[in-house]
Amino acid sequence: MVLSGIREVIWKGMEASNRTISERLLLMAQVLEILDENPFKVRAYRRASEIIGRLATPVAGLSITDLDAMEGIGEGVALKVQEIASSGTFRELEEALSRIPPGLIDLLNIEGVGPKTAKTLWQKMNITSVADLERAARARRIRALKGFGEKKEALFLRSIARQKTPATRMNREQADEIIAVIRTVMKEGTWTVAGSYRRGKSTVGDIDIVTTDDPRRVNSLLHGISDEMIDVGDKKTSFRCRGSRVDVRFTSPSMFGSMLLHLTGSAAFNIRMRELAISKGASLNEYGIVYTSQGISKEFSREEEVFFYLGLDFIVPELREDWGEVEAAHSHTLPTLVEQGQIRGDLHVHSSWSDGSMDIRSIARAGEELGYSYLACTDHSSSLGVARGLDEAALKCQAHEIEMVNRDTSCHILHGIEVDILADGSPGLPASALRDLDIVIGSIHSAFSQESDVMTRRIISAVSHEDIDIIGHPTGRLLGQREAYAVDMQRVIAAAAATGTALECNASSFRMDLDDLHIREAIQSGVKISIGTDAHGPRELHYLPYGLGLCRRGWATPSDLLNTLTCQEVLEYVS
Ligand code: DGT
Ligand code: CA
Ligand code: CA
Ligand code: ZN
Repeated sequence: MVLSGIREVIWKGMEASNRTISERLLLMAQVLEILDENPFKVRAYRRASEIIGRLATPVAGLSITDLDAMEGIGEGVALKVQEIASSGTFRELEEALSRIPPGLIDLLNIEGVGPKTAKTLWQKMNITSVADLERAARARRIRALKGFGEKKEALFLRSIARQKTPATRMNREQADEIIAVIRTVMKEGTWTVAGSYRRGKSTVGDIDIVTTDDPRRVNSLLHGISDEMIDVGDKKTSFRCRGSRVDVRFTSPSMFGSMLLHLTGSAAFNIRMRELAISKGASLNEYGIVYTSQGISKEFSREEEVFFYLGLDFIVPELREDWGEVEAAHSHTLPTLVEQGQIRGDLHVHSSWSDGSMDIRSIARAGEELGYSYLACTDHSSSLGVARGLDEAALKCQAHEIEMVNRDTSCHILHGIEVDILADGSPGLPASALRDLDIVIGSIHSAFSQESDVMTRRIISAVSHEDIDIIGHPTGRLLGQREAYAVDMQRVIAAAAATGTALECNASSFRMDLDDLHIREAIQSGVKISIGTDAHGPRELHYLPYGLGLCRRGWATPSDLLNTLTCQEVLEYVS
């Protein structure tokens, strides 16, 4: 299954991407672990996989010497990288794979199954495929194994069920990748992405495009990048690109405004707008407005004109959900939303002190390039199994390095930590370690399956802890992979409001957590939102606008965020 995916990539004539290389190296680490091979070797592959997965520059074309020179990549792994770049796999991996049952690898995609569990299931119960696992779980045979219980069994079954109906929505990064492919053929012509993408939603079902370009020309260009042309016409065209659907609507420039408005949606917003038009004796659709009684029709080349024609203030795409924005536009009470230019920094970044790929100086330099006045370096704490977490002594050394870097950077590095919230709600490091830090994020990285009241009280104790300033990725969801933990957000928001603790809007395309409605509730209760990219490498620093989009969807104004404060003001807020 995994292999055929790779072959497809190569067959498409593309050079192996960092993602492909990273996945192959990770697979090697996993197979070696199942086979009980040398843990150092396992770790070396795992680390190389993480590093390459986070690099912005493609490694496929690099020489052995260049690869070897990278931190965390030795000559052995460098050779494998080259093999993958040219053939999609490497000999040692294929050899290792031949020593385990072929279906065993698929088990690793099930939530709660890592290499160790896969090995146990295989050796103790002869489970060698997802189908075997499902059968055993249904027959309640898993719980007989030492270290497994009813909960694990239920988790396996839920995860298997979810896999059978795979997530069909893409995350924003995947959508951006497809849009970049479209841009390679459509260039900077007259086209705009509409739909949920334009509204800034955390996930995107399909990509909608409106264009005034010539349909014949566009259709022939799209052929070159499509997996499949679903429907080709001169009014609209649908095709599949990299596995996802793209809808293109053609329009004349004179009707571009109403067409873009219609295709941006949401459907609920469109219906609300139509109702408003009807109340004024007009009918609104993608081609414009018609006054039925008088037979007058009007076209709109710009979206703004439609709003003004209906007596509304302009509503930005992020607000178009029929969550009260049409009424607010009518009474001229729309909020003045926070904008990208007002963001002064990123409040959640990992360095190479824990599991990130950037050292402190590179983080500062990246922050300068982004025009930030500060960046919070918030590595993992050592309490749990998280790779290379920091303890109190390491934090002291890190403080020293940050102080050195801060002497000559225009982007101030705030010294923080992302400390684990342990199962009992206490932070994974002593107060003496947390007290001297500039900023402390508390996050849950373990015991995800606690029941709602326990989980909620656990998070609230972190909210109430005097050293914790921000709750990281508060619901814990991983889009398409892991559900949010059972937590009563209303109670958490009320506690955060009472203690002045901020809630994070984690801008990683894999998380997008908190999402729009929770942000709106938090803000309404007076809770501050802290956008953090959770970047582990330079590429991921560019996630910030994803989070900003969610905040705008949550009606956030500049004063609702920590990121719009100056460095000094942030320090004062969290002190
Ligand atoms: P998605 O793709 O599921 O993430 O969500 P959207 O919002 O992009 O929805 P999509 O692609 O089905 O349709 C694009 C836009 O077309 C949608 O935002 C509004 C408009 N539209 C679609 N269906 C309806 C409908 O039933 N009524 C109205 N008034 N507009 C619709
Ligand atoms: Ca769509
Ligand atoms: Ca669509
Ligand atoms: Zn985290």
